[in-house]
Amino acid sequence: MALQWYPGHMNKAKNQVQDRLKLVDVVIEIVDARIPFSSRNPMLDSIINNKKRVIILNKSDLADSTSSKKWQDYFESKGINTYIVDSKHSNNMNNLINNIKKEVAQKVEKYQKAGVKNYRIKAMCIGIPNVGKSTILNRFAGKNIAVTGNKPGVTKNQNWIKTKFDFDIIDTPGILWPKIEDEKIGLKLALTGAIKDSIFHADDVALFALDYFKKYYPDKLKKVYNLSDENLGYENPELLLFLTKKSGMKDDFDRMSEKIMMDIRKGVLGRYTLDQVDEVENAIN
Ligand SMILES: Nc1nc2c(ncn2[C@@H]2O[C@H](COP(=O)(O)OP(=O)(O)O)[C@@H](O)[C@H]2O)c(=O)[nH]1
Ligand SMILES: [Mg+2]
Repeated sequence: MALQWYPGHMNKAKNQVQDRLKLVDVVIEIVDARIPFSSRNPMLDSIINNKKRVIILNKSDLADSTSSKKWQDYFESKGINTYIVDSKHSNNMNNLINNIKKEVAQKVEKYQKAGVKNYRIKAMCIGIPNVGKSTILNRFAGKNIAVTGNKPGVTKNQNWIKTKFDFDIIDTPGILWPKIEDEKIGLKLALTGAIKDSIFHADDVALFALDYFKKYYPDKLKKVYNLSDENLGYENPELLLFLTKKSGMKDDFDRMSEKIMMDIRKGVLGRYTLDQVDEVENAIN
């Protein structure tokens, strides 16, 4: 399969992440709530060391809320506090910021005991492209922010967004690449719009989507495409071909595939989650 990143880029990205990790007290890892496993790169687990980390399940407005809760429980069972967030519609991140501050409370206390007044917590957001890093940064920044210049004592050209919470965030998020170690992960990334359409054929994505929704969300499929129980019993590719005809596209299954993909991306079929906790072993390690 086509790889979007050459090893050189990977190493560079990894080094950049590693360097900037040193500057912060806490890492805010952002994943897409619809694919909490497929939208993260486990490399972060190995380079994070003892750094405090929280996970944000973003785009929760698009995800199946039962699944989001399961993923939250899963990550928390691994010792990582996890927050279900819809950064597109919610502009109040105060609660989240206060919770993240609690993660580093001990460290702040230690500094205070040592005589450091007004210690400002330093954080960085990190995640694969398109999970909502910039959106969340803007939310954190609110309207009271100023992007400050170089901070004494830290790497040059590192700009910090100052929030009103004794809490500063690096203004450019850390970017990891998705780890497409099997085709399914790639198809899920394509279906949610996380990776370029050109990497997979629309019909492969649509066939995957139909199989997945048949298994996990049959009622959504039935409702949106007006299918009977009998229709739903069709195996692929019959189901795709049937839908193509039914939608008046004759045998243009490419066009129908495109439509199915876009319908799912836009949420026409409602909320869904494509990674199931019980189908993924050791999502975090
Ligand atoms: N529905 C929904 N869309 C979101 C959410 N957060 C971000 N987006 C959208 O996802 C797309 C990518 O967001 P962006 O912040 O640019 O992602 P980045 O590449 O990680 O910086 C944009 O179209 C956002 O409007 C969310 O919580 N819900
Ligand atoms: Mg961005």
